[in-house]
Parts: sequence; C-alpha cells; structure tokens
Amino acid sequence: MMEKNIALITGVAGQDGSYLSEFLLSKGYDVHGIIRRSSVDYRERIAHLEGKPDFHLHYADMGDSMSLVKLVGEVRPTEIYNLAAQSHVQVSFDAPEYTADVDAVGVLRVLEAVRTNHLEKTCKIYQASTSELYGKVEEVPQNEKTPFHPYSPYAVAKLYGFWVVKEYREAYDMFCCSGILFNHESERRGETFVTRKITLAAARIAQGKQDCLYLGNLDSKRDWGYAKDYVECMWLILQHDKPEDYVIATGVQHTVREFATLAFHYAGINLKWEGEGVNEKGIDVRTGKVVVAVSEDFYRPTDVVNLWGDPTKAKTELGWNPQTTSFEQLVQIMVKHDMEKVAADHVAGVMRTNLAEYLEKGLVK
Ligand code: NAP
Ligand code: F7E
Repeated sequence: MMEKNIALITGVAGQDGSYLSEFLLSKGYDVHGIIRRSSVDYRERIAHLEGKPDFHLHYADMGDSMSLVKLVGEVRPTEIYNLAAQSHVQVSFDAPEYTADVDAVGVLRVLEAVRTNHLEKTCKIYQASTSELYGKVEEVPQNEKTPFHPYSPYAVAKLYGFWVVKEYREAYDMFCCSGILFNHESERRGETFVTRKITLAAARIAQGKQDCLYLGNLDSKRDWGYAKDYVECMWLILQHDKPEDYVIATGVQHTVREFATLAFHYAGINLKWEGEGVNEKGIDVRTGKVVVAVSEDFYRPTDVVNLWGDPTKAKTELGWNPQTTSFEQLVQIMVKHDMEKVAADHVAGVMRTNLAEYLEKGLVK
C-alpha cells in the first residue's frame, strides 16, 4: 500500500495556507497546519476545514526553534510548505527586526528542524518566496535569471530565505525550492493589502457605508493573479523530478489606478480621475463626489513600482496555466464577495466596524 503523503503548512490560517490546505486535502494528503496563539481567534479562512479527519492544527511559532523541531519530529511530514511570514511590506518598515526574525531566520529554523530530525532525504520543502526580491527592478518582465534588488526590509529578509534554501539544497542535497510568486489576491486576502482594501471600500461606498477611500501610490504596477490558482503551482514545484526555483505570475500587468477603476465599476460606480500626485482624485461620474483620494500615509520609504512576471518556465516545465483566472475575473470575484459581505456585515460585531472606520480614516496601513 502507498504511504500517505503528509504535509505540514506553516501559515495555514493565512490566505495561501487556507487554499493550499483545501487543495492538498482534495489530493488525499494528511494536512497539518501551524497556527499561533492570538488574543483574537482569527481563523475564519480555515474554519470550514476544522474537524475534518485529515486536517490537524498545532501551535508553534516561526520565532521558536524548539516548537518547530518538536512538531516536525512528531508529524514527520513528507512535504513542508513554509508560508508563514510577516507578509506586509509597509509594516516591515515599522517592524524590521521582527520581520527579519520570522521571514529570514524563520526559514533557517524550518530547514534545521528537518535536519535535526534526520528527514532531509524524505521531506521536500517549499519556500514562499516573492517578486519583491526584484524590488527596484533591473529588467522587465522578470524571470528566474533577473538580478535581485530588494527594496524593503521585507524583501531583504525574504532574500535571505531564498539564498538559505538554495544553500541547503546544494550543501545537504535537500529537495528544497522557492516559488518566486508575484502578487496573488482573492476574497480571502488580508484587508490592508491594496486590492482587498479597494474591493471592500468600493463595496462599502456603493452601499453608502463609507464616503471615501484613501490610497497611496496609484501608479504602482503589479502582476496580479488569483491565489487559488497559485497554490497548485506550489504543489507542482514539489512534484517535479528536480528541486528548482520558479517564477509564478500571470504575465499581465496593471496599475493600482486600473485595479480601482475596475473594482468600482463592478460595484456600480464609474470613476473619472482628476489631478496628479497627492492631489489626484477618483470622482464618481454620476454624483460628482470624490470617492478616492491620495494620502501620503500610504507612501512607502522605498516603493516597488514595476513588477511584471514571466511565467514561461512554470508553464513549460510544470505544465501550469497562468491564465486560468483573468485579471477581470479576479477583480469581479473579489468585488462580488465584498458586496455580499458588506451587506451581511450590517449586523456584524464592534471590532469589524472599528476596522472599517480605521481603514476609512487612513489609520491602518
Ligand atoms: P498571509 O495571509 O499574511 O499569511 C501569513 C501567515 O503566516 C498567517 O497565517 C500568519 O499567522 C502566519 N504567521 C506570521 N507570523 C508567524 C509566526 N511568527 N509564527 C507562525 N505563523 C506566523 O500571507 P499570504 O498572502 O497567505 O502569503 C503566504 C506566504 O507567501 C508569505 O510568506 C508571503 O510573504 C508570501 N508571498 C505572498 C504573496 C502574495 O501576493 N500573497 C506573494 C509572494 C509571496 P496569523 O494568521 O496568526 O497572523
Ligand atoms: O501593495 C501600492 C503599494 O500592500 C501593492 C504581499 O503579499 O505582494 C504583496 O506586497 C502596491 C504597492 O502589496 C496603497 O505602494 C497604493 O506599490 O497590496 P500591497 P505588495 O507590497 O506588493 C508581494 C509579492 C509579497 O510578497 C507581499 O507579501 O500598491 N499602494 N496604495 C498601496 N498598498 C497598500 N497596502 N495600501 C494602500 O493604500
């Protein structure tokens, strides 16, 4: 009888962790996920999986080597997906040391946990790397050969993670790989990333629950894909016969302004743009009201402004389809979800209402 595949996912309660769990469960894996203690129980992305016989949650922390060593020894995974991270670029400027500990040294802790338990020959490791490594880009579009130029504390920490994975692959012959993933979004995206901030605000404004959305750099360009499509690629990378690193992207690029224009359109508001820089405004064509304005609070000390991925290697070697969900479909999925959510949130608790207000007033980055 074939041995059952056992996956250990760090960051299981995050956007990608939740989709990856669903994907691996559908493939018959035993899925173990790491969560961390929080005063607010924020597990809504995986609530529907809890109680399933093949889905198990464990407390550990990326900053706590012992917890990782113990857990890897207990679970004895055949595949580890290291998704846990302080994943917000702007926050990494405010908490750079913490970001380095979790996003850089955390990767080393996972690799060492595997070695300490003598699992290097039986456990494959996927590292959640990022297009932020290209940072102040040196070529467009970016592929696996493009030089890195990290441009935030987050990116610098992730660059360490990338190189230490490569080092352990060569030094100890371990099957460990990095997926260099470009931005991927969904209806489960954290509410302070720009896409979700926009789709939630568009839904609130359309339903009369918010007046204006404040954004930072509207000219910033991203290659945005759908998170549900991207988790398949994480798995494909570990099923390949050789451990290698891959760029995962759609190959299509849009500005933040274009994302906002389309999101508001799907929410029933057509925008026209007037002014420049901090004075630029998005105006509701029907009412003449300003519904999008720029706030310098959302400018970053250094911003990455031209990300555009070339997924040719993933397409040809892994057979992955980068165009499963188009940009237009992605925005539509997110807006539809948030229109329904905002309508249902009418009766939701105080904390959510506060977060909405904080986002509206620009108090949360
Ligand atoms: P996310 O929603 O922010 O999820 C990150 C997860 O990591 C959360 O569940 C979080 O736990 C957990 N975590 C953070 N610090 C931890 C710690 N000290 N110990 C244990 N767990 C910790 O991020 P995502 O969008 O799913 O991204 C997944 C991974 O891909 C991240 O490493 C991110 O940097 C990387 N990445 C993301 C993108 C993207 O566009 N989404 C692109 C490239 C790379 P809590 O829920 O308790 O906060
Ligand atoms: O910003 C600009 C901002 O925070 C995208 C993470 O998943 O993807 C993500 O990082 C762009 C930036 O994502 C606002 O300046 C304008 O240029 O949605 P974001 P990110 O920084 O690209 C990468 C690949 C990761 O690895 C990360 O983990 O949008 N922008 N106005 C804004 N951004 C935010 N958050 N809020 C604004 O109001």
